[in-house]
Amino acid sequence: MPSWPLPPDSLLHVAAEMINAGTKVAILVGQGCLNARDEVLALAEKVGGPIIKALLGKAVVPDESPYTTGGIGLLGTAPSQDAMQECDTLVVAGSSFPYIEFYPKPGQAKTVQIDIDPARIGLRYPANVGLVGDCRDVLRALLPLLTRKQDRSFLITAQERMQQWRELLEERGICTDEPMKPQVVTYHLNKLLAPNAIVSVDSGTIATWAARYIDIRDDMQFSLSGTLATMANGLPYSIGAAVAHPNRQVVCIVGDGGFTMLMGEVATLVKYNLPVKVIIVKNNMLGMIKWEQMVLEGNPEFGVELQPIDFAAFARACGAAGYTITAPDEAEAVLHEALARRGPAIIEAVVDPTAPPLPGHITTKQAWNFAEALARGQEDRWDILKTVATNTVREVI
Ligand SMILES: Cc1ncc(C[n+]2csc(CCOP(=O)(O)OP(=O)(O)O)c2C)c(N)n1
Ligand SMILES: [Mg+2]
Repeated sequence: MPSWPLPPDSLLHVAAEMINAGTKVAILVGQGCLNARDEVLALAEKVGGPIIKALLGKAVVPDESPYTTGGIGLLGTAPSQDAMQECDTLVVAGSSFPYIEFYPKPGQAKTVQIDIDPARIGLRYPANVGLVGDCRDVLRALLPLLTRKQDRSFLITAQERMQQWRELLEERGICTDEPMKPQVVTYHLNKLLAPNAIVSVDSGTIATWAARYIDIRDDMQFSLSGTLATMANGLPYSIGAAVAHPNRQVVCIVGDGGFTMLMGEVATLVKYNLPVKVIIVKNNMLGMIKWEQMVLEGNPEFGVELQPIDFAAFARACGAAGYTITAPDEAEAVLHEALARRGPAIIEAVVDPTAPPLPGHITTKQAWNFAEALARGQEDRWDILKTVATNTVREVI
């Protein structure tokens, strides 16, 4: 067991006083808190404020916990962003989430930052107090110094917003329109995952759907190439996970572009009988780049169409099981059957290439109205789409 020094008592007391003085305390956690679930939940309970998760910290606390508003950033939730905009005190623990526009405005929030690397203190957002050490140990030392807040209104507001956000996701997840929307795939997959599943994801529009729809439960683990944002990592991550944890369910959610880059690895799955389930969200497109070209550059899309491949037939040619989903009403049953197979399986889900990634940066109410406005032919819809895609593209590249 490695051991890390703890910050001096005097500094812990300064941090505690700052947190005790706050009336709206938000908690931002990243992968440095993956071993500190109980401590992070205890902190949220004490301060009466929501836990906001950077994507690599998605498994820090379960998504169904009443203490979390889920992700932050362009793939995150509107309630997380609302909490960031409204907090007067911020605790950043084990995260170097880089998108500064998602932090509170400068001067808005007193900030306590906990990180094992002193070079990260104040790197993204000014920290009033920096506590250097392992997040779990530092939180354990800090918690006894904190007073439980009587006023729970900041947390309650976050919970009410989360309820609305979840209803919005559900509405889109059960959409029966054809071509099938990509959200439908992740919506059904989420309900079928084992409580100790290991899920890995590629960069691309798929990252948005996975970030929002996959709910961490119990011992689930979740990763993507968060700091490098590469494509094609999902399947190799899954191979590593399946070798390391032969008794756990291992699933990757990948784009057709990313999968095509390393599809030879299906032979690896078969050769070593690794029961990985590969969900390919197939839009015949480098979807993220299509958005970038149209809305960042103002150019017509160019060179982003992929050569369509029958991935199910390819899987069978390699000796794996291959499935195709084209209609929303078959998604649940096909995913269920594929996940129950003993060996490797590839499931291609053919989806609508024009489905825009959801807005995460605008308010809950605006997010609520977004789909409706587009459907009605809202005059400024291209402006809205531009903002959405601009932000989403920046998240993953
Ligand atoms: C190795 C690598 N090359 C290029 C990029 C830039 N890039 C980011 S997303 C993307 C398109 C991904 O397409 P796909 O895997 O089909 O997912 P989609 O966006 O269609 O969901 C590209 C080219 C990258 N992140 N990594
Ligand atoms: Mg694609």
